[in-house]
Amino acid sequence: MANTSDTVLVIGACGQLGSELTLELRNLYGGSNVVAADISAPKQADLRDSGPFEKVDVLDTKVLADLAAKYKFKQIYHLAAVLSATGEKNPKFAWKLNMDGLFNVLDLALEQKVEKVYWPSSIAVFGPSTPRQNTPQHTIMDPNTVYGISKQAGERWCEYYFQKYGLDVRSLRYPGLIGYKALPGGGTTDYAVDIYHKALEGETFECFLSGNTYLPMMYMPDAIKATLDLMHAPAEQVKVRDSYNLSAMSFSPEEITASIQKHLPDFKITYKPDSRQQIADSWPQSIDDSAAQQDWGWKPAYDLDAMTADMLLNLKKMKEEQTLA
Ligand code: AKB
Repeated sequence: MANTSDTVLVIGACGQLGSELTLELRNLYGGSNVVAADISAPKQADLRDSGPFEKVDVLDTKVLADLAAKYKFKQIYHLAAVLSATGEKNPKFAWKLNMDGLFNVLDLALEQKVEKVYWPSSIAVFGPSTPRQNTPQHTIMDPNTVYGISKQAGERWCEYYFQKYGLDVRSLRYPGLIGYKALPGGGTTDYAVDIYHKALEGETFECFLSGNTYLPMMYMPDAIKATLDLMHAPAEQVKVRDSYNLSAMSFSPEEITASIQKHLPDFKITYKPDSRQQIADSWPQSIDDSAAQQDWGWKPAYDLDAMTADMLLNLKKMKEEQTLA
């Protein structure tokens, strides 16, 4: 259950997940109790106007300590990270941001007696030797992107802080996340967001993955629900302390195209695989999330066609509002 008087910090609040999660946390905990923090100010009016914003670089420990002293946070959601495709362009920086950022947050949580920390992991922790169908919770992990390596190492550190120091850190291995409110930044699964924008603009979509590349994906409302369900579960129900497998749907570019064509029959796609194809080919095609189902009752609501209908409806509405403004 949520303790609605908690003060909550969201680091990376302006990102694809952060901008939606922060609004939902503000609904639950009250606008002034949820501090949105990011390296640059929010562009979304609802995020900007619904509660406090603090400019924070997660690599700056002094700024983090000052912030914690000011607000006395009970919970921290640390979402800031360099994703898979961008990480390959500057591996050393990706490693620094992803690992030092996590250490800074874990140490801050210990020092300031923060009660709960959330940190997202990813299907990128898996690699070419991992079973690709129904990938188990515990299996071979040989990630070959710097993002995946940092997420795998981060999972081990989260479990370490839980076992050694009793810090209540919780984590989910997200599949590709799809939402209409904000664009993702630099991932291998980003095509599955971009494709809806192009379809509504009446343009042909050039896909950077081949047509039959299956990847696990999830609609944003399910991702938000999973995150909050995990964070609000009683501690004894959270038995996995590295990171939970999480699943909703799997599809290929060909299948998402067919789903969009049910609404927009003239929509067309072409394929021009680039370096992201190799990353996608090293990841699972489907995920076994039975541990999440058993431990805290996880169940997704959206499949591909339900997501497509909702995405197109809301994106269209947003685009019409932007034209009127
Ligand atoms: C990415 O593609 O890098 C992310 C992820 C699956 O973690 N969306």
